[in-house]
Amino acid sequence: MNDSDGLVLQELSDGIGTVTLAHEQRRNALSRALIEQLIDALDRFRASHARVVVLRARPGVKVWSAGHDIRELPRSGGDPLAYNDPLERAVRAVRAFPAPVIAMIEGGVWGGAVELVLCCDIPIAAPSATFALTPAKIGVPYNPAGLLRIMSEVDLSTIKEMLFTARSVDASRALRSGLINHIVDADEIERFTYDMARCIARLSSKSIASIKEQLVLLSDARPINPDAFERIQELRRSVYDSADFREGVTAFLEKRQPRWPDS
Ligand code: LCV
Repeated sequence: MNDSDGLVLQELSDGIGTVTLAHEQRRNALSRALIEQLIDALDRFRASHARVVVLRARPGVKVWSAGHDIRELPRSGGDPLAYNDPLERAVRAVRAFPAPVIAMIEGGVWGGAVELVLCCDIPIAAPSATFALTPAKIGVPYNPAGLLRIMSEVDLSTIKEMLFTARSVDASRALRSGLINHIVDADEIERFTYDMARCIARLSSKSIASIKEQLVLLSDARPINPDAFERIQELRRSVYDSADFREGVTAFLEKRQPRWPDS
């Protein structure tokens, strides 16, 4: 089954589904339209009982994904990463998929695309891969669900450095800090990834689906008191209702450095 229309390509063979991000002119920005097609591909794979999925970009890309489509961020206040935001829907769709999703990564991974990679079950990267968490570049507060997901995979000191500097980390730093499972040379990564996919496809999909869902439920099981939740919401509102957020988005669209208003 091939579907080459539009922003993602999808293919299913021998129980292995492949979704290829294919919107290079926008650096595979996670736009609403691209996410709809990603979720559609996962729905089709689920209906066809795919036993494993590979999420990738085209071979040799410089940018795996530029993260959330900044053009689609709310322009006049409003939560930039609300529950039904496309990026959040994509993250939930990958986590809820009843089979392992392997992220095969080459090139730069930016912003929310780092979270998308982290919610995949087995991230595998080429040496060219870099990862940057960039909300501070555009005045976005991120969100608690995303921060918790990142915290459950990556050591806190690395997360802080990534979030507070918005600088990229390379594949070896990503491996050391738990962001990815393997670094594999670009000319080997496809063979390595699909060998692992075939290994998974030969196992009990029922057992794996049950274990994957248990792991998601257990990793999400975190007590949080209502005061803390309210405080988090207030902290987020104070940013996404601020001039920083408006300036961050405007500066990106005007292709210039932000001039942050005095806080
Ligand atoms: C829309 C884009 C984008 C893009 N959106 O190519 O993590 S959070 O909380 O911040 C969350 C809200 C989030 O994920 O925010 C997005 C975080 N992402 C970034 O900050 C990365 C923004 N993009 C870039 O820094 C550059 O595009 C990179 C370094 C990825 C690639 O640079 P390169 O020189 O190769 P261009 O910048 O020329 O981009 C090519 C086209 O893609 C658009 C960009 O506006 C340009 O469009 P035009 O050709 O119409 O000018 N584009 C790139 N990223 N995230 N559009």
